[in-house]
Formats: sequence, structure tokens, C-alpha cells
Amino acid sequence: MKSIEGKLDGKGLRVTIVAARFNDFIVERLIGGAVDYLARHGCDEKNIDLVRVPGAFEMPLVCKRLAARKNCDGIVAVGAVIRGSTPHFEFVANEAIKGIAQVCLESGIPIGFGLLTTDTLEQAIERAGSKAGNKGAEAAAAMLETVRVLEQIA
Ligand code: INI
Repeated sequence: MKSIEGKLDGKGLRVTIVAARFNDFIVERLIGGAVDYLARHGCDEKNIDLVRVPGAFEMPLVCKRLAARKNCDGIVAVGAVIRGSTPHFEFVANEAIKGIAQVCLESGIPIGFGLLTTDTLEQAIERAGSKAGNKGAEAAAAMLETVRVLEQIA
């Protein structure tokens, strides 16, 4: 059986993190998780750019523009949509999820999906570096692995 796997190796990769400013308190921790993960997996911090956008709704458009420029190997999108304080939670979350998936498929650039969608602030805190891990780091790992898998599938 031939098995193809992507190494979690960020050496030589150029990565852009797209971060929503909404729920900044949570998102800063997701950014920190992503940068820490990338740095610990060989990515030179000089090759990591950070682009801030107002909220999750704006993430797909900015990811689309970044992907079209073709000067990064992968994108990590981080943000937090929290139902408790968001009457239009479903709309914002759904548009962000759909849009990012579409950009990813159309551009062929791997996008690590680090958008938290939670019912409460407490759940968001849990996923932003406390007891349920750090979704920013997980998204960075997924992006790295996907970049390396795609390299092997010509
Ligand atoms: N954006 C978020 O990233 N998270 C949220 O929880 C949120 N809430 O609560 O509404 C949110 N709204 C802003 C939205 O993403 C846009 O920036 C705004 O509608 C302007 O287009």
C-alpha cells in the first residue's frame, strides 16, 4: 500500500494569518497559538504575516485576495463567533465558513480553519489555549499538513 502523508514541517514556507478583530480577547490567543505552533515546526517568523480584518464576515474576501496574490503557501484564518452575544450568529458563522471553504477550493491554497463557533464565551476561552487546546494552533497544523500533502500529489 502506498501511503502519502504530510510532514508537519514549516521550513521555508510563507504563511499569512488572517485574524478577525471582533472578540479580540479570544482571537489574540488564537493568533498566539498559531504563531507558536508554526515557529515550533520550523517556520521562520520573518515568513509569517498577520492581516487583521474587522470580523469573521470579512475573512473570506481577504483570504481570496491573499490567495490570488500567490505569495504565500498557506493561510491560517482565526476568529471567534460566540452565540451568546450574537443575535445573527448563524449568518455570520455560516457566511464565514462557506466563504473560506469556497476560497480554499477555488484557489488551491490551503487555509487552516481556526474560526471558533461557540455557544458561550467560556467555551471560546476553553478552545483558545485552556482546557480544550488552542484552535489557532490546530488550524496552523492542519494548514502545514495540507501544504505538504499537496506537494506530493502532482
Ligand atoms: N464577527 C465576529 O468575528 N464574531 C462575532 O461574534 C460577531 N458578532 O457577534 O456579530 C461578528 N460580527 C461582525 C461581522 O463579522 C462583520 O465584521 C460586521 O457585520 C461588518 O461587516
